[in-house]
Amino acid sequence: MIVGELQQARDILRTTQRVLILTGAGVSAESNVPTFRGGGTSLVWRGMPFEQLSSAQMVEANLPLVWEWFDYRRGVIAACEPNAAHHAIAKCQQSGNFADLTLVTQNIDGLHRRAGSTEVLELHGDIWQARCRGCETVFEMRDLPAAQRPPVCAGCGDFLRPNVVLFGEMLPVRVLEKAFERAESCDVCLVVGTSSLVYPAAMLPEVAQAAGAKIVEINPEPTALTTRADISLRGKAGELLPQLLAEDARAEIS
Ligand code: BV8
Ligand code: ZN
Repeated sequence: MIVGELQQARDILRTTQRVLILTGAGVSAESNVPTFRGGGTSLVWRGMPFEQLSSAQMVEANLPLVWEWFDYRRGVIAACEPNAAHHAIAKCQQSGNFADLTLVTQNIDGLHRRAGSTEVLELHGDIWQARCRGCETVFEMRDLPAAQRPPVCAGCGDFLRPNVVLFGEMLPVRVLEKAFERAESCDVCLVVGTSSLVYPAAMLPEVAQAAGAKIVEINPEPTALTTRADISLRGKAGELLPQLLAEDARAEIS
């Protein structure tokens, strides 16, 4: 990555008040949460591509297997800590550096909240929650593995499913509407650690740019967004975000 681009990105951020940060699985990569894609591979578990396991159709076809898949994921995530990227975003939010900083994530691992970020717009839900298929009640889901698969609703007796948005399912309407509203009013859309392939989340930078915002991307690899980005910083979130968002980083990069 060319140092000048980092300085350019910092100059863009220095002169803005309204930033929308969109994160994907790559922001948790340095916490050892496996990404879904990247390096030309796609996550497979028990011989099945993740998009098949994390799908509305699999909830209908084999809910116990969906619970096994999410218990496996929760087991991996339970051992992970927020990394420097999560902390840099949380610190920036707390510092009040920007009049309006909106954090939107595609991740379900909860690491932004554990790093201290608040008002996180979690587009795809929360792996630590379950939702009843019958009465829609949401429960915290901390026991690992689930006591029984699928767990049963204490209220109505129907089965619970992970409270996450699976492929083929609608995103939570209020969260999505708020994310689009903020995308339309931000001056900079900072896109970190996402292959920008999953919709409707991947529309957010496009909406921001159409409304006049600049797009800054952080990713070790080029993505579907790169050609559209004003600046695309080739590097890791845990290394670049602290430099990009640090308060005292207003000085020129040496
Ligand atoms: C919807 C929760 C419509 C679950 C996720 C056919 C049938 C049905 C729908 C579709 C279809 N074809 C297309 C669609 C639409 C589909 C879609 O977009 N598919 C894509 C694959 C083409 N979208 C949907 O289904 C959405 N719903 O459209 O509903 C509808 C309308 C009416 C009625 C009903 C329905 C729902 C999408 C949400 C799915 N759920 N997550 C789970 O986690 O198991 S999405 C899943 O992908 C994860 O959340 C993940 O975060 C997300 C996006 O991926 P990324 O975050 O970008 O992660 P990825 O691994 O891809 O990339 C990581 C990046 O990090 C890489 O670029 C890598 O280079 C980079 N990186 C690596 N290390 C680092 C790094 N970056 C920085 N630093 C590092 N150190
Ligand atoms: Zn119920």
